[in-house]
Amino acid sequence: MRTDSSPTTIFRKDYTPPAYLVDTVELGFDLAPARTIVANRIVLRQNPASASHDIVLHGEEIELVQVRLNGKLLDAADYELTASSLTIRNAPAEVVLEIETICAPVENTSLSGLYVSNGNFFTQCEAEGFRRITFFPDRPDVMAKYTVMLRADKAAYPVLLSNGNLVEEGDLGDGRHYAKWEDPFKKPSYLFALVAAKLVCQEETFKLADGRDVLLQVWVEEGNLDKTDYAMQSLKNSIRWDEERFNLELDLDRFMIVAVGDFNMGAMENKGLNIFNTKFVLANPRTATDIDYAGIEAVVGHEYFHNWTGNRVTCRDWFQLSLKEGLTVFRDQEFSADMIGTDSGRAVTRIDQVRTLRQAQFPEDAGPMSHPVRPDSFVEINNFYTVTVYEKGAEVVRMYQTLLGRDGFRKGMDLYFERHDGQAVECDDFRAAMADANGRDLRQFERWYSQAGTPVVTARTRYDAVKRNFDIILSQRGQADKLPFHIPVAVGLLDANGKDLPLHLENGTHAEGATTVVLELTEQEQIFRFRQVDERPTPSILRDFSAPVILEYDYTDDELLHLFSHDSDPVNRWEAGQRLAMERLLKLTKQVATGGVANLKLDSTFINAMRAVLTDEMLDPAFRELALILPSETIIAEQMDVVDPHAIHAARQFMRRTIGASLKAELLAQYHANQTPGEYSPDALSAGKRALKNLCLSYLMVAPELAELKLAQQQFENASNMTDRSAALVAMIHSGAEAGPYLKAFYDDFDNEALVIDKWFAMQAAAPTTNVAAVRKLMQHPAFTLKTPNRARALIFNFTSANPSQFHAADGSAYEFWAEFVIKLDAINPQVAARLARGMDRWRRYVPALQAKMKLALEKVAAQKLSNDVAEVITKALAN
Ligand code: B3K
Ligand code: ZN
Repeated sequence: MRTDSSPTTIFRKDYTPPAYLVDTVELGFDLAPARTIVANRIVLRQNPASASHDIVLHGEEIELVQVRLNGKLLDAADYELTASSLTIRNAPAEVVLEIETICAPVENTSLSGLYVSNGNFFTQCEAEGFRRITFFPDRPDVMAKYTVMLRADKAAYPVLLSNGNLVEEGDLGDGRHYAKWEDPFKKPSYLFALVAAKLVCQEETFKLADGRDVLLQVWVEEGNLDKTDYAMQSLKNSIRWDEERFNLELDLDRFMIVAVGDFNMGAMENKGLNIFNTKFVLANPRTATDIDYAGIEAVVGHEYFHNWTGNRVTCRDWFQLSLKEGLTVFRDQEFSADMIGTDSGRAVTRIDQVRTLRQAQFPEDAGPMSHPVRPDSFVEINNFYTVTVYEKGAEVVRMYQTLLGRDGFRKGMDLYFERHDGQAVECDDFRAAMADANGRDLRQFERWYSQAGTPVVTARTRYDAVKRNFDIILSQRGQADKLPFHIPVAVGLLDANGKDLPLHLENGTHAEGATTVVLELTEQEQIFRFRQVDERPTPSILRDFSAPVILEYDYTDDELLHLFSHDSDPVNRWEAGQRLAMERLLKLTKQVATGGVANLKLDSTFINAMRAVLTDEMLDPAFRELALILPSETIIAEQMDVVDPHAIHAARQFMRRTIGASLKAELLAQYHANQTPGEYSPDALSAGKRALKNLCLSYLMVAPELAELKLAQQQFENASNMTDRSAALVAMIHSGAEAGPYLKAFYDDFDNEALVIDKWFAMQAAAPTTNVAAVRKLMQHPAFTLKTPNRARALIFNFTSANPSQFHAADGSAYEFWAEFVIKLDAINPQVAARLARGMDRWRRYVPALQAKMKLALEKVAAQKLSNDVAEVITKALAN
């Protein structure tokens, strides 16, 4: 049915309300893999907010059998049918449509709409997958009540699930059975879901704050019930947390999580029936790492929190995506931080967020796909589920809390729900609620939604010893012709002993004795004066990373060392270490590029600072680990005008090797001091110890001697959990030592654990010792398939994004590999292919020889017939 049409750009300014609203939807499914029949009865009425009488229904890749309007069978002359829509012109004000269609779930490899994974049926409708199931006004501002009847073979699909409450089930007599589900809440079509499958569940009843009992279920394939505890625990914690922090309660009697092995992203917040990538459900100590556990907690929380921020209040149109995503990411971040509970644990989560922003969002904001948190246009909406919409969007929400305080933020949230429950709204409505609830003017704050690019904040300081004034002069610049942002800049001042000075900000309203104040930078340049400052202090600027900006300040090494050893703000303490490292990495990179790797040096000042943090037992192990990790090769590349990935790699490796050799004794001592014997627990303290211990191991293994190799081998053999086992194996692979037998043992131990086999592919793909030929060889492995996104991502994406020194092989062979698999994946799954296509975003910044080869690869892809998804990414990359 698909016709050839050039991709159209959709603009936010072109929004028009729907001509018809839908009150109720009744869906009937006769499920069969090759031929599923969908009967759809919709009750519509003309929207008073629209002048049109044309009913526009979306529909893609489905075969229309028949359509009735108010009981009358229509013939082809009564409607217009295209490859993507069905339009009925001049319809009456009140309409009942009955539509029958057929689709083929088993052939659906795009994993959007209704599809089959390992023999079971699942759906994914966000953003525009519902139209691949039936004809419908598939847009988020059309909210309706759904009743769903599922019919399927009972032996093959004993479990039939949909949104809301199960109201009826029974046998159909012919080996088939049925289940009828009713969702009491109005919802947009993107939140519809069904599952028809052979699954088992862990379930329990849970008491809500108001005393109601609800049924919680985690559904998985047989054999995985030993891996559902943590998801269940995370769900219960999420429910409690939302009650306590935001007074938001679960509104259904039943809440289900279902795990599926073939899934395009992390998970999906369908009303009452969350569908999850197995990666974010299944965990036990044997198969999952600490990072996996943390991911499960965050994603379970995220999807659960969507029930209010996304489902009860949804988006008017997809340009408003960050309304629900930015807010819900912020909520899951706060949830994870509160679950750790300590200030230092909270700071560790914050540092992780900063790393993600720098690793992925800042580059996106500076590249060809740069877009505001609320985009103004798109070709394919699936390309806009980005780190900008999600993570920068969360930063924007966090800034409200920074500006208004926790209580003020809560007031804004309360007003938001009071005003908009049951509605489809805009980002501006959220901002208005925050402003109105607090009596604040937040008009300028709108620019965080409308202007793309990472603002640069430059700070200068001056001290007047006579008047005892310390001035911080802040100025900002955005991308060309951008207006000034409203930027909260949290600041503290350290004295010579490293203690926080009590602050006296001129014209400030802060509490007496405060040691951190939030400066509000709203103009292009502003002066902030601190009084009663007895000595020239060391400024700690942008504490807790109070805004998603790049901060420029001419710190001396001494100031950075001072902050690195004393700042009471852990985020800035970490940041000082990153700055110390970055300065040196950039110098070393330059040296390598001009003179090679001989004669490189690393100063003892830096080594000593690293030693001090490593051995400071007063510090959280998790913090020490973060402080000791050098900025990634990607983050280093972002600091350079012309990127030479090989020089970066060599410089960073030199630095790691030097740290490993200079601190060998301390690393070994910490390695032993941070063991976690006894039963595995994913709690933050234990995970932090393992992280630090395994970082020590990785430093010791940069240039290992026999003793270090032994250490890694022993850890591999004796590990009681996946965190330690995989860390040992990764250290061995990265060191270039013979890891073959260990890789084989690992594979054999876990050959029936798909998520562990993903790790097996991923760790090889990301090792600088793995070149493109080795990746191609891994693709011949019987366990490799392009069709399962987790597997494709594990091998291909990890190679192209986490292994820069091999991806940028001088002969361009890995770029050819990239082009080949963007094209191959596009034929299978455009959403996944488009993500891979993003891997070439920054091509213009590379040294000329690489740039030319990257361009050739892009042009090779551009010459193909492509999906809208990939076409948009490639076109933007090649455009000037
Ligand atoms: N809302 C979904 C993402 C849907 C992506 C569609 N391409 C998951 C989430 O953010 O919770
Ligand atoms: Zn989300």
